[in-house]
Amino acid sequence: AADFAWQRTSYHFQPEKNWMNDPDGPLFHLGWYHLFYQYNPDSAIWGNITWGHAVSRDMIHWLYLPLAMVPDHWYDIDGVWTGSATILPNGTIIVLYTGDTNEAVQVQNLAYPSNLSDPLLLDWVKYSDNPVITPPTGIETDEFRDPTTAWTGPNGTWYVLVGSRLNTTIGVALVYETLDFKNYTLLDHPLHTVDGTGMWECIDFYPISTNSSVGLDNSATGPEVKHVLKASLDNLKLDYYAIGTYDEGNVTWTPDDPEMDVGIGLQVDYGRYYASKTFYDQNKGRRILWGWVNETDADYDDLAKGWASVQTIPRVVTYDSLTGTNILQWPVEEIESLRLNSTEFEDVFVEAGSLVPLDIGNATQLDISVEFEIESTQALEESMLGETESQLECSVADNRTTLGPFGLAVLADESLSELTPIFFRLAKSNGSLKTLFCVDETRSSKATEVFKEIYGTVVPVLDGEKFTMRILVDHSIVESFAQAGRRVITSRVYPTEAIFDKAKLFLFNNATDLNVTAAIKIWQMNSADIHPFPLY
Ligand code: DQQ
Repeated sequence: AADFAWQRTSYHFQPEKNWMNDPDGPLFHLGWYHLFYQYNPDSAIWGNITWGHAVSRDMIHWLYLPLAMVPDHWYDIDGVWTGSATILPNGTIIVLYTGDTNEAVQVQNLAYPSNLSDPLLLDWVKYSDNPVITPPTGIETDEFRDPTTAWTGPNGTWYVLVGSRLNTTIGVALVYETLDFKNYTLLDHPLHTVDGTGMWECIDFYPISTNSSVGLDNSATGPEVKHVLKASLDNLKLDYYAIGTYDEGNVTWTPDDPEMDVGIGLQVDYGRYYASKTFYDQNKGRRILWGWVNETDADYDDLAKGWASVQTIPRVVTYDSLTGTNILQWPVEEIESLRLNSTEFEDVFVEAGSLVPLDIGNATQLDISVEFEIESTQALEESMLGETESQLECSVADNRTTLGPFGLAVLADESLSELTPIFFRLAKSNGSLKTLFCVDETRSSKATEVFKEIYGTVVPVLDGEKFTMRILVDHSIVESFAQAGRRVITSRVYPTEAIFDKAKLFLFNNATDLNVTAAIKIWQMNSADIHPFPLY
């Protein structure tokens, strides 16, 4: 049986016990970051959904607070589901959330803090005339949920999106207009639809600056502003986004590239990740992304350990002006306050077909930064000429091809009976060289009930760039960022041997015909000591 104590994370947010899912209504108020989350106070399995609540000064060291909202009215008695916060220009905070009613109808409800001068926002009031939005004609009453943060238009009206599906297959972002957050009108056209993508959960819609890394308030517009639309695809349980243009006159959004539209193009994260949500952090002028990382073990494991799921380290989102086709995601700088001693290895020659152990002591809580340089472009082009066209697939790390894979194996035991390799694999496709970024969980655990996936995606590597990764390791979660956050893969892994002081770190190069040189810096990470707020 797996060792459950080992699986608990040390610096990722998770409740003290029981089940957690989507992040809800993240915001900054009077010096504190607030995180609410879908939470079952009674069990490690989904159900009885309430809003759990925690606060932090830095989004790393969290303090648990009492539940913010529980199911206690007919309009949310089956669950206080996902929602978002909006901070109005006068400083008022409003929350819109989905309630599952006594008849299993999904409705949108209004709630607000009773006392804005309380930095902890402990007391939440549900509006007396809830629900404020009920499912419109033509929408299934159980496919209508997860209101977004609102934004204002040029005439001062507020807009908010609710996710659903049209007919059986068309994912849709419905738009509601409001002046007072109590009365709403459905616009006669959606913000956007994508055929074949099914029910859209947890829509997120936000502006992004194309000429600066500064974050924007949800209502920002302008010539150097694009808009990101994200939907969580209920059918696939994956978060997809696209970058496009918001037309504030018509209240519609158009993707830059229709072939890369929401649900058919880019994923926010290519691993285990869902129901993500951003907020504008007015404290530091940045946009922050949260995402829920579910378990991949069995329900009976979760019941035995008494808890389930983790949130990612919050990530700053910016526009990638070098590619112009994707966002960049990067762990908030505050995570660096957990860095303890570091070890640096420069110019490590990793010959084709070799494995290099990195002797760093304990390897269970790490922040790793690595750069790979390949032999020479010349040699690469020559080997590429000899390569046949390959399918752009990651496959197991043991599958050796001419140009890969090379990378790091984390949470590995000495004999490599367990390991989680995170790697690049170069492949010839359409006559040119593409780079795959992959995580192979096949040998990550000896536990048989655990899903072990091979995750991966093509990542843009521009001329003259090295192959770079940042990896956060925290016991049972590994967050891996390639090329400064162009692509991200989050994994849940459950080693049984590679635990405590038996967990090691290796560099490897399984290519048959490509030598690489690595420069690597590894920090041991402190625990974030997440615990109840001292008064509660
Ligand atoms: N989780 C919530 C829903 C949402 C789903 C219920 C996504 O509001 O659509 O817990 O994970």
